[in-house]
Amino acid sequence: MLTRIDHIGIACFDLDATVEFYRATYGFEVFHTEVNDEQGVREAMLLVNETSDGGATYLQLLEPTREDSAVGKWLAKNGEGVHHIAFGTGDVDGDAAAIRDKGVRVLYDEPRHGTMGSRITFLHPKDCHGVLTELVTSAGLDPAEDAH
Ligand code: CMX
Ligand code: CO
Repeated sequence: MLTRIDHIGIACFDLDATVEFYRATYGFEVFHTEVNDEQGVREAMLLVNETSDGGATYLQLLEPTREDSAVGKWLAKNGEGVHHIAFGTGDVDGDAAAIRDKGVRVLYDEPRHGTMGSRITFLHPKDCHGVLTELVTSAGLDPAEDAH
């Protein structure tokens, strides 16, 4: 079950300058930074609020590390802006399978590595009324971890 907005993904050309804008303008502080080589991004997570399911809601600021990455291609075409939204769930595997059964393209066969040890997958924007949509199960909220 999707229980919260996990994050809003925002594509930018200059991560440090964009982090500083969010700090100076709104007072949001960096909670975590990470380079995700598989996704081709350098990212900063800014904590907005915690949520009743034990998770949280963030802004995810994304700077491409490669021009041919998803964010690099998108920036070249659109310029800076909102790139995707991400819903939080306790069961990304189950929710992705259920959504695939409804005819929406799920981009990965198995969830991949996301920020802070989370497991993530994406739904194709053309099947979601133009919105690239991510599903996230946070580390610590993931029942699959208990099986290890
Ligand atoms: N939001 C809405 N529409 C988008 C989009 C986005 N972020 N990215 C691409 N599209 C649209 C394009 O505008 C294009 O539409 P038209 O055909 O009408 O022009 C269509 O989708 C195809 O776009 P493309 O530029 O040819 O790009 P690709 O098909 O190569 O890739 C996608 C699109 C969604 C498959 C790719 O971006 C992807 O795999 N995304 C998932 C991974 C990702 O985004 N990683 C970065 C974030 C990592 C994180 O959140 O941790
Ligand atoms: Co994201």
